[in-house]
Amino acid sequence: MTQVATATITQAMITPFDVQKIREDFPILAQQVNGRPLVYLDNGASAQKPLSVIESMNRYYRTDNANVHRGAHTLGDRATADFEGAREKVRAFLNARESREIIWTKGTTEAINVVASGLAQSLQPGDEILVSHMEHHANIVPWQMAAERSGAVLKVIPLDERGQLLEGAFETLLSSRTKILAITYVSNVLGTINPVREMIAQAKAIGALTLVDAAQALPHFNVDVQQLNCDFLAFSSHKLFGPTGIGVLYGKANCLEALPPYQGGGEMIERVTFAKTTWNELPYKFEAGTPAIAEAVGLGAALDYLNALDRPAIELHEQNLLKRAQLLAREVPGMHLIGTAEQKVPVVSFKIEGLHPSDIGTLLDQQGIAIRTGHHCAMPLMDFFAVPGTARASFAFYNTQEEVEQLFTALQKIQRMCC
Ligand code: 7TS
Repeated sequence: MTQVATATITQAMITPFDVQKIREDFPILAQQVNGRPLVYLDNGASAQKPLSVIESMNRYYRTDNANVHRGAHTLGDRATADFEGAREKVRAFLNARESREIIWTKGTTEAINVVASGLAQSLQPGDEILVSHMEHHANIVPWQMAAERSGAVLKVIPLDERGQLLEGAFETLLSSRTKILAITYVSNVLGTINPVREMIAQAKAIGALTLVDAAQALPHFNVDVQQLNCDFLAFSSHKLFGPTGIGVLYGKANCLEALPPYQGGGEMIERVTFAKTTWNELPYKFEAGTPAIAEAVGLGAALDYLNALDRPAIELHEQNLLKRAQLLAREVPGMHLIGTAEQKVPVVSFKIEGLHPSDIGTLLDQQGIAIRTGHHCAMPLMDFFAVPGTARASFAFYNTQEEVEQLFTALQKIQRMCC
């Protein structure tokens, strides 16, 4: 960490939770969009970055930039220390046993592809891959590809009308044929928090591997991979207040050892001859080519930032935002919430009778309010709720009660205007 970044963190270390102070750490939030103060409610797609993250990358490029793991000169050594230091920060953040269990990827999507394409080589015809009906395409399509290559079968845990896993369905689907359970911790559309810890225990009892898509979980609560006891876990830096272009695959060392490499090239080898190539040790076996070094540094800074915050206070603040949104939603005529699970993060998907989701998005944008509309890369989920898409407001800890009110005041206005 740079001194500048540490100074920025200190601003956020205000207790009790001071959202206005926190907002000062995010320079992008202090701007007008279409003549109105920006209300950024598209955090599920990508979250904003605190100054400490931006400055850590700036510092890296100004003072340390070089390629890593070459041992050639001082800058290279500094870059390597920054890069491996960031890996250690991820290890600590997830409470993984060893830093070699942390593999850098481009993001959640690539992390899941690393596992699915590797397992495709050992899956047998008739083996089953278990996913849920609320998965993002990133946790569906790689498994479909693995199934196609191996003859395995994709099985889907159904949902109830509130957007929770249908009670008892998982247990019914789980069998000795199940080779992997690949499940999202939190739905990006519904906000539903799945009981993954219990599900992992059940899957492990019958000898299945387990992968958790934690892309939408980590921005809202801490996850301890040893407590979860998952074999693999994936997340993206850019949703966790870090830069784009980098993410993480966590894997238990023995599971990663058993998995074949994803890509071939530099870094991932031990010895190359034209007759035969042997693989490097973990984690480098899965890191072919020059990695995203500055982005790793930025993610490390994001984790430092999060660690300095009072996360229980954040959770409370976010739950209060959600409660307010759910209350105000009742006052908009024709508005229906999609995803009303008991346990959920502050994500509000909705439709309004007589209005297309994309029109809602455009009209809100005219008032400086950023949400996402569409299928959210969860088409099977859209089919389940029989909608072409939804409008989705996804909140972060830097959002305020006033912003929730602004959203619903704007929605009231749009509804009056258009319906
Ligand atoms: N898994 C979940 C649960 C997600 O929400 C997303 C992205 C991904 C995987 C893929 O992450 P990536 O960083 O590799 O692209 N979700 C969204 C979203 O809800 N809106 O835009 C991207």
